Amino acid sequence: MSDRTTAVPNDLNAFWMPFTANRQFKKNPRMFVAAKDMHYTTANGRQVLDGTAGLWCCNAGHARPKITEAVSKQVGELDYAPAFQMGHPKAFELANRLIDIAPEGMEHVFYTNSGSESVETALKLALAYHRARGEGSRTRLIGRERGYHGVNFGGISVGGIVKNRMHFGSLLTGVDHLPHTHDLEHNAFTRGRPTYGAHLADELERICALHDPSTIAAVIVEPLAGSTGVLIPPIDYLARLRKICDKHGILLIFDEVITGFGRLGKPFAAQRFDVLPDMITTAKGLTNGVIPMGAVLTTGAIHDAFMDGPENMIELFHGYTYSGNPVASAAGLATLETYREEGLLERAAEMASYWEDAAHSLKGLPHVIDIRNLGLIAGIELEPIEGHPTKRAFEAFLRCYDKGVLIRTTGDIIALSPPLIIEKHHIDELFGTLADVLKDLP
Ligand code: PXG
Repeated sequence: MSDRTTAVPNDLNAFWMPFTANRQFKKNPRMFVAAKDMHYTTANGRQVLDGTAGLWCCNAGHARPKITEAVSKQVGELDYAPAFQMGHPKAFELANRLIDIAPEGMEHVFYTNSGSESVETALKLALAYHRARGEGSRTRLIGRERGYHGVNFGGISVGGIVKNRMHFGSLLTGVDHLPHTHDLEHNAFTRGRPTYGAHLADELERICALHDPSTIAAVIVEPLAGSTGVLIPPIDYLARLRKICDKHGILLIFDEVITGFGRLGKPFAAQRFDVLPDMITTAKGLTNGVIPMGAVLTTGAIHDAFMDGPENMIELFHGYTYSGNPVASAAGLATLETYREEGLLERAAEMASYWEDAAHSLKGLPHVIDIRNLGLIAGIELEPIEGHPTKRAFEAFLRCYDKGVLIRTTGDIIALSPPLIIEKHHIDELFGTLADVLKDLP
């Protein structure tokens, strides 16, 4: 045995887990070993109902045959093809299928491998687009408080989660932030979209006045902010942002890494809210979480601004080794086919009212200070334990897991986003278990 071999063969120490309390987890690990449809199987053989579609990504549920088969077949047929100056048919086919379901006006697809990379790509495209059109002074990027745009430098710069930013230096320069739209005082326990808060979009006018619009390249927002606890956009808020962007020649980017692929009852939130951005960032549900893949959808105008100069020149100096990877493309095609065959991109709309009633049935339980919902998403906000933020919700997470239900927490907010194949009896089980847990929570 080499002295480089780990002391204990299956020691948990080597794997530095992402966004995890590593020491706590490794003392009492929670391991999944299998998954099918709505359920995970734990290492000791328990079934756990998936209330979170993995991490908001397994929109068609788990181990769906069409996707499994497509991936297996593709690995044997064409495992990898160079992504630069070479192509393979499935990457083109998938781009077309994406445009088929995308909002009218989205015409091109740039592949990445994650939501974070989609965000970096969209921000870079915004800067380069203005430069290509002779407006190189537009360099500022505007995000929003409580926004989550992944973990790379661009994304954390425009993002608005303090802990994701504060440890990592000075970030990108020339970034400003809109205020978030979360307002319990006006909107607590709203079903669907809050009526209060559209005026917060007008803060963009203030930012424009401060910096001058000619210095601003793009505004990036999640149409519905997921990671910071399900913040539903007030009625008319997104349309107002669009209007102000148009007035000042600023690009609008919707980060649809969570809202894309049916979460709100339409393929994209842009369609649900009837607001067309200039770019849409995606990942997660694009391949049902099976193979890492992301994509940025752009309008024709964005793409065409680059298609200038000599034809033998590379138009955009950006891309990844795995952009449009064949196995990921095959997974994406099979995923879209599964969504289409089963009507999953519309299913959240069909289930929304049952889901909404079930979520709001938790009103009145101990510690519950807000419940909010849209499509197949719900957020349940708990009063934090004084001096111990996050502890109460995390305890709810642990207790639900012990009772066979997977939920997700962020701060003291419980976020639910099940696979779109969820049935009414699963909804009953999910909220029933959660209600039992909340009744006894310290
Ligand atoms: N943008 C948005 C809107 C996201 O929600 C990313 C970008 C980054 O994607 P990648 O693929 O780089 O992780 C995300 C990711 C949660 C949770 O429980 C949310 C995400 C990831 C993990 C957990 O809220 N969102």
